[in-house]
Amino acid sequence: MSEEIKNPVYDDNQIQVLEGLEAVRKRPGMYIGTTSEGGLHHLIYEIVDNAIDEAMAGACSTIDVTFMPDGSVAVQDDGRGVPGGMHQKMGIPTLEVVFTVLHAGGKFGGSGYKISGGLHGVGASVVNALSEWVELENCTDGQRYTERFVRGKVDVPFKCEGDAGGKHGLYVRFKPDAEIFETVHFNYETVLNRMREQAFLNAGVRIRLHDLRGEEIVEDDLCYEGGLKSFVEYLNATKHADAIHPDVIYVKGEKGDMTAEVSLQYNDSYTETIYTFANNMATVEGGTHDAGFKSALTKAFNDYGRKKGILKSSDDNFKGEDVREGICAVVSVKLPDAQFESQTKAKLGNSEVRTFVDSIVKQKLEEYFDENPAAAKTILEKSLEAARAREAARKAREQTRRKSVLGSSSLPGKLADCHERNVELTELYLVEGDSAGGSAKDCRDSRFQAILPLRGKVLNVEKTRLDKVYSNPSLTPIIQALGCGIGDEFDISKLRYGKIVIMADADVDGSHIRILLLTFFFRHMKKLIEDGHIFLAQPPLYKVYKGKNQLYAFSDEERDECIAKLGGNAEAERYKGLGEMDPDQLWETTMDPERRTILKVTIEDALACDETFSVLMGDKVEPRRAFIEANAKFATNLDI
Ligand code: TSJ
Repeated sequence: MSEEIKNPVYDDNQIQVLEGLEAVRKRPGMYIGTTSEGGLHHLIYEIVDNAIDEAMAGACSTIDVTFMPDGSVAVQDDGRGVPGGMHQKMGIPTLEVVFTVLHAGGKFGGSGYKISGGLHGVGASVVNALSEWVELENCTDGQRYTERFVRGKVDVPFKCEGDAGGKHGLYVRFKPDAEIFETVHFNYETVLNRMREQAFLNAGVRIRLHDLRGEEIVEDDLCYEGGLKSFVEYLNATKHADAIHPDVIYVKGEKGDMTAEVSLQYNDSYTETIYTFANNMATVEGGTHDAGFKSALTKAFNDYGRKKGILKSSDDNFKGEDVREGICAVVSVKLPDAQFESQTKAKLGNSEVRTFVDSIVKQKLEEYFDENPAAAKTILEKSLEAARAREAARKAREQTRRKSVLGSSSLPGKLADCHERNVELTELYLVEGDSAGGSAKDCRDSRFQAILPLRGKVLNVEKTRLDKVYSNPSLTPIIQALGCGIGDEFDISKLRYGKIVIMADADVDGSHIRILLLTFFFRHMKKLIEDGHIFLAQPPLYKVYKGKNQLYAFSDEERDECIAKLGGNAEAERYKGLGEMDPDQLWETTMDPERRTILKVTIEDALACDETFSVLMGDKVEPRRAFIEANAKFATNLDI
């Protein structure tokens, strides 16, 4: 047997194999989405997914992910290893099949060896195709086997090295191919967040990370016996919101090959945070599991509310949004034949999942409410308040509409409007602070540029009920100036400016304002983002000067270039805020259409790179990433 394995017969199958991996190298995007950072990180997830399957089969306990100093990554599990024999149908070692044969997920003929796929169902062979090299050490049934590949092709053939000395499991080390990827630098935090999410989703699995690239070794050890329950506790803790009832409600059900798990707890915020997963992949567009969960929630609340008289006979039923205010929930389903819908493949389609999740959640909630009447009362009273706020918001909206019909809703006092009436040509600058607003008013081209200074803190719409959004002093001027209404009344044809440019300082406060505004637009005027009306101004970070000569730099690298350009003893000064620039400087660096750079905000930023949809992001996030995070949440949470 081992002789055969050492000298595999290469036949027609092998030729097909090589053609397959060549196709992956030619069109990597088809297999991993993108060749940017998202796609790069996907390589790790593809490999780790397989080890997690081994853990879920109860055959391994620990997975180690190690970032090597040479830019490669090693993933090792302590499972059974890949069976050491020949693959009957292919005539080559099974291990080599796993790493060279493209498959669309599902079972392999012959040996019945199944390789699970990640999001795209592509697996280890795609990682091999897109790696400069891959090294394997497979310890199984007491024997140790090795093999090495270069750009998907066998480099050092499969070989049995003899006794494994008690070791078992698969060790995969790969170096991403710099010819394929835009960047080959793995971000530790990105992988850490994803691994933490996986550790929450697979209770008891231990995932350890080791970063050996820097001066000091960085390590994390992730293992949550509480699984989904711990996930919700963690999310609530990071939300800076307080739980309004003591325990996390948890339910798990199994039916045939399908399992569903749901965990939830209410907090004192007004946001809805529901994360849904199918086969450990975030389903940011929800789907049948999400729908089943939500319908069960609404039904259980209405039933209990009526039964206990919390809803009076004169009250309307709770709406879905009422019973989801302040919820933090995670829904995770696992099923062998998951069907995904929509362009991003991030929406679960299996209809049997809906009824299943619906029934287990409804049953559990009824039981929880009956056993914990005090908690039930607290939660339902929150829903009742939400319903009242919803009604108040509707009335407030009607009021504003009536006002605008009567023509009394004029433009905000702080707005310096432009003369141009052709919307395609006009720009509205939303400027942080009165002083920068003043400079902007002085230097703008008033033919087509309008300025609206933003006063005080922008409201965090995430933490606010809708009725307060409509009457908020930082937001009403924006709503009025744009003219296109909000929420249900939104009408893009009434939009008064073609470009809406957010101009805030390049510091923490500025980035906070950007995030709050983007969040507001995303939640209440989503079409403005979809249609590409929202932009971010890019003010310079540094002024570099020597004598009378001065240059502006928009990054640290550019600053150094500018210093070099002006000669060694040039000085660089960091702008602390927009207010520090005089009007001329503001015009030439940030507002003059001939010279400025503005960044268009797109929803694709958020939705295109599905790989970034780890729900757990670090605290120190740059605005773009925070926006993606915000959108990722909204995509699962919002019905607007
Ligand atoms: F896919 C992969 F090669 F990338 C990979 C697979 C990477 C890593 C880190 C681990 C694994 C892997 C595969 N770990 N454990 C397994 N287990 C099996 O392949 C296996 C072993 C035995 C049996 C059996 O039925 O006896 C079945 C399977 C699927």
